[in-house]
Amino acid sequence: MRIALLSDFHLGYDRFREDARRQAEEALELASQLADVLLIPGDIFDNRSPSPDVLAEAINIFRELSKRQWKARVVKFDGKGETHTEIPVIAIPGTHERRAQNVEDPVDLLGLAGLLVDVSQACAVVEKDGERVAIRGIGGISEERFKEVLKAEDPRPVDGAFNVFMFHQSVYELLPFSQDFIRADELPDGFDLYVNGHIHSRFEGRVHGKPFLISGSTVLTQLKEGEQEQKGFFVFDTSTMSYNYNRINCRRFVHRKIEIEAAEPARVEEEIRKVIEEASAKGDRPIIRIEVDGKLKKGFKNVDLNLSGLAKDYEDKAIVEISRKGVENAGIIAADSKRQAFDNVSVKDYGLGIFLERLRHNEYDMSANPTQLFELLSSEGSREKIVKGAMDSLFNG
Ligand SMILES: [Mn+2]
Repeated sequence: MRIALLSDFHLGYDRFREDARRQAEEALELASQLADVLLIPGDIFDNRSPSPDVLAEAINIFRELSKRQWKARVVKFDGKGETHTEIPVIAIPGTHERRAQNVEDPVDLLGLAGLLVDVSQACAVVEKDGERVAIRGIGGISEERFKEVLKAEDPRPVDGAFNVFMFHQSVYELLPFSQDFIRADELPDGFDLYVNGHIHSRFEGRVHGKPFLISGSTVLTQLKEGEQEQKGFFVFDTSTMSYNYNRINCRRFVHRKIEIEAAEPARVEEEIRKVIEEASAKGDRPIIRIEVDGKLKKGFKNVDLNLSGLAKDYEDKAIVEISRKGVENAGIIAADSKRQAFDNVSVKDYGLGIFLERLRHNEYDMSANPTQLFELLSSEGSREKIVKGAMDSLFNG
């Protein structure tokens, strides 16, 4: 069987809303021509409460998939709840869609509508011409709880099937920022293929001697230097145990660094304009990120370098973002380490980190699931309901 791995569409992503929709649609459409099964390891949506417009985008895309003549079918489902389709489109929610336990997230909604099968804390078996592929999933959760959930769930492969383990977490070997992140050898053993989402750039590695694949997001989100390669998805073929990467059309991304040395602000602006004009010459309205680093000429202050109007000047030709991260004046070094640490986690996870730190500091009993408490406190809805939920979680376990 051919298994397509597509991840992190981020439908509804404010900054590049139309790109997110178009690129997700193209990736899914192409994958459904090339593969028998589609696996989506999280972050279909950018937000746990997408607007009706964004939900409509998702429904339109997935409904088209459900009309195709799929030869593979979901023949077995093992987990809470039930499935509402046999179509081999299998997904889990990611961290962006995460809500408190026992509350519907937007991926659940697509499942309820019969547009996909949600294997969060569940296993689905897909069959085609007598061949079976089993997909065991764990939806994206806060990093510090993942090991505990793995232990409790104890995911095991299914006899007589090609076994896939699908999850949505940071992996320490790729992002060595926190001891909470799972290490590759702590992932459950015995699966034939490991599939992760969450990480937005493509990765190919091995876990317990078996392929470990991350397709990366279909839309640009972080504007990092390493994101200049084209987006796409993997297709894994169980008959040859090999895989290939399929590119999709996506908006071009150009990342440039400008080093300045005792430069006058007008000179810096001129150089930036030159970079933008060159990078946008093809007329395809690329995303251009420019990082300015170095020192201004003596006598000039940081505020003299006013770049705020530049993006607007070129908005018809390019989407421009300028970071003046390292620009110094009078020997003051810009503190950038905090910003860098922040770049690697979502605002929500950053908030959760602070919340957990404060709870630990105040010697709060961590056994009462602080992540659940955070989800409840940060959820939408009536204040009364939220406080009641939080009190229940604190005092009734
Ligand atoms: Mn993501």
